[in-house]
Amino acid sequence: MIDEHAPYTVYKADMSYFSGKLEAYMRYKDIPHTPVDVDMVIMNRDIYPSTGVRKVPAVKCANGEWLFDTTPMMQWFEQRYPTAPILPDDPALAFMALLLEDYGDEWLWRPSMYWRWEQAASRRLLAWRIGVLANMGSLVAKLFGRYYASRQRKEWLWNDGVDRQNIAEVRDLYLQELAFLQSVFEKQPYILGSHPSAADFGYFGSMFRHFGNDPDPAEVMRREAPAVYEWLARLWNCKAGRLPAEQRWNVPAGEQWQQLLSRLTADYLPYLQQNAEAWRAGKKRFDFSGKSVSFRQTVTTRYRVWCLQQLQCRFAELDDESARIVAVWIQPYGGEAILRGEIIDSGMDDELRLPKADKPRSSLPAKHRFSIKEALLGRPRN
Ligand SMILES: N[C@@H](CCC(=O)N[C@@H](CS)C(=O)NCC(=O)O)C(=O)O
Repeated sequence: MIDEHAPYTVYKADMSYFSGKLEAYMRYKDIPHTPVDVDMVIMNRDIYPSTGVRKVPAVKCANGEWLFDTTPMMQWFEQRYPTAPILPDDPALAFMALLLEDYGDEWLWRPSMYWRWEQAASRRLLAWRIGVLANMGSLVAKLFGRYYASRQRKEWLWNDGVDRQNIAEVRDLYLQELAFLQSVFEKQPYILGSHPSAADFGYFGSMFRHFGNDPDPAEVMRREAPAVYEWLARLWNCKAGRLPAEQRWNVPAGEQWQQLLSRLTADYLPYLQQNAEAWRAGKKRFDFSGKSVSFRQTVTTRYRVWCLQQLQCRFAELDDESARIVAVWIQPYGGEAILRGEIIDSGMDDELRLPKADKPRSSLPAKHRFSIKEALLGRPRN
């Protein structure tokens, strides 16, 4: 099939969670693209004025249209590059892959922020690197890096439900994922079997660009979970065309899977549900209470209302037998009731529909035009 949208320009940043996820996927599928490092000039000259969106990764198609948000983006690419699909042909496993992708994207964000910004060596290195990559002179880079690091700590941790009571639990979320993934990769090369699936790419965001790269968590990974360290290189170097055409998938089983499913369905899904309820009630913050961790006054996120809505719609589309199989995997922890529960509409379907047209500057509302304050401070929340 000829892809009239190719070749793509992938605007990315090398320390960015979601850029790592998308690039690994595009490399795996051999999708023709040119990576471009984003700095403030490129963001404010090439991306923001034509889209009104300021986040990476951002993909520009050959015809000038744009793609944002890795989950819908990868689904969009799957229709154009269907060989070696990243969703297993078995519908129950395909659902599990999407659930794991979402969990990796959203739930591992907080521990990634902890390990990057609360650990001294990582914080200092990353603060410095961000200033340097933004093409700033050394003194400005130093000051900007410090400012950026303190903003990240505040915004994503201390002003978002992390406190002295739960900080150790946030730290340990990473260690638990390492134990889970290590046990999986001792048996098979990818999370669900012989080939990378959406689950691998979902985990890759945090594992590759944060945990496997930032000095403190990377050393923990090398020591505690060498098979995870090996998987990072394996997936980064993996090309679908070099793997056997036949994909073999395995069902989740074993102690480490049980623990993962418990975190997924007794912490993450309740978090999504409570976030959606808070959003509907117009609350900017809410007290989250899960089985193993709780966050007081965490910020309500509209994007994650959409995440739950997507999972619920996918679950509702499953045939009875596949839904029953998924329910057996997640039921012991109450996950099924949430997936079958009332769907709260985030109203984001249009905003997240791809591709997005390239808008002439003048058609953007005034709030989307360039502002120094926004250039420095403004940022989307996922
Ligand atoms: N849901 C989006 C998230 C994109 C996103 O949040 N990207 C972060 C970097 S990893 C970002 O651009 N944040 C804006 C900022 O840091 O100013 C995706 O899957 O791509």
